[in-house]
Amino acid sequence: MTLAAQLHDLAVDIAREAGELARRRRTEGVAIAATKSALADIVTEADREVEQLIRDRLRRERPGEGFLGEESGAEPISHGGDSDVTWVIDPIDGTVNYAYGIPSYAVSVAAVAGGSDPEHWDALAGAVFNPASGELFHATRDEGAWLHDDRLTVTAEPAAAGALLATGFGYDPSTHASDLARVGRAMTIARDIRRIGAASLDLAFVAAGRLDGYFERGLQPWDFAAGALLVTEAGGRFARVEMPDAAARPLTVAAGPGVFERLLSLTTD
Ligand code: LIP
Repeated sequence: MTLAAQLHDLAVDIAREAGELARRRRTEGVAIAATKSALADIVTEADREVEQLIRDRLRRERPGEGFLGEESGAEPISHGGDSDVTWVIDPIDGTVNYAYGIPSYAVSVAAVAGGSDPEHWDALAGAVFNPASGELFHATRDEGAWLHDDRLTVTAEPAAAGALLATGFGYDPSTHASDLARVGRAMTIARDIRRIGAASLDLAFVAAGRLDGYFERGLQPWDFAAGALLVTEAGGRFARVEMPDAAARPLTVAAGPGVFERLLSLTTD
């Protein structure tokens, strides 16, 4: 079995176990543990507990490999490791949905080679699991993207009515006006817009052909690490574009071949 295949199988298993914990905690009631970059940027006790479960699993089963998690940052899984593999984890992507009880959240687990800089890493395996729907999207480098056992393919061309697009907004209210202007430009090729609230699911839906394209400014590496692999393994295109304002985090664009270039052109300022 190749390294990528081994990492894939572990990513799927960990995503399932972590997702089940998140689902159980949701039924027990969600406690907000803290706010982070802005009042709207919350972290729940479940986020922290789920990420710890993932860290513990990886420490046992992949000692010496790197770790980049939304809640614990880049602390190594174990010290003295010299592996080229890094695990990039969002324990509960769609935290606000999770806190409000909206069943659109996911555990996102990715294994990458070449360090933890998304501009230079090579994604090897990824899993995005929505425990509320039971849908598990997964991919191995060069071996396709899947929903359970069904192979995924992006839409080649949008319908004549226009592209079904998705987007999202950051937690910082000062960024909303420019983000909304970007939505207005994208609407010129869209039949409609969706705001699902979890980037990993937006990307999984592009891979599955449920969306023709997705764009959002300001995503963190853990938001897209697994979803980007789903999109490219399903025949789609994925890009991150630096913004003119260096302080603004890059714009992420993902779509099938019939939409990507037009969407990229319309959404890059
Ligand atoms: C979320 C992303 C979503 C974005 C939210 C937030 P989190 O990640 O998945 O696309 O619009 O602002 O960043 O914080 O729930 O892990």
